[in-house]
Amino acid sequence: MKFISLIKRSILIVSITLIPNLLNAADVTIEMLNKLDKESMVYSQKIVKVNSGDTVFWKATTKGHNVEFIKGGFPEGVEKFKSKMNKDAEYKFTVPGIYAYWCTPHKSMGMIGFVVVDGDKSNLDAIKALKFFGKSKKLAPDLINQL
Ligand SMILES: [Cu+2]
Repeated sequence: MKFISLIKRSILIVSITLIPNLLNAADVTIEMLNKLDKESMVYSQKIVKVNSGDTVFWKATTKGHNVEFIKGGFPEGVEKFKSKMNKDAEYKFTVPGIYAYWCTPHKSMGMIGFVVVDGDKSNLDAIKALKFFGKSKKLAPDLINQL
């Protein structure tokens, strides 16, 4: 009997310690990929919409990618962000607005993405004014229209 109650208590303690970790887990996961259907060098989701306080997790499913916020492509007061190559990355969004990012080595190959926080599009003009390169330049206007 005593042993059972010990097990019960252990389960309770484990649950209490694990639940906050689960709550802190990434709210959105985006994979960084060499290939997705007919596209190459892509984020599995090009646009995600989150709430402030949410964490986006970029999984390095295939190597050779990263996440770099584009200069001028995120709300004022936000620090620049550039993740390490080949590594999973995560970022907790706390300031509302649009965030534009690209993969540093593939920024001209269409590997771009956007995060909209709290549905706030007050920096849309700045996003529209961003300079994209190569294939990304072709993709960006359509994506920006979908924000
Ligand atoms: Cu890449």
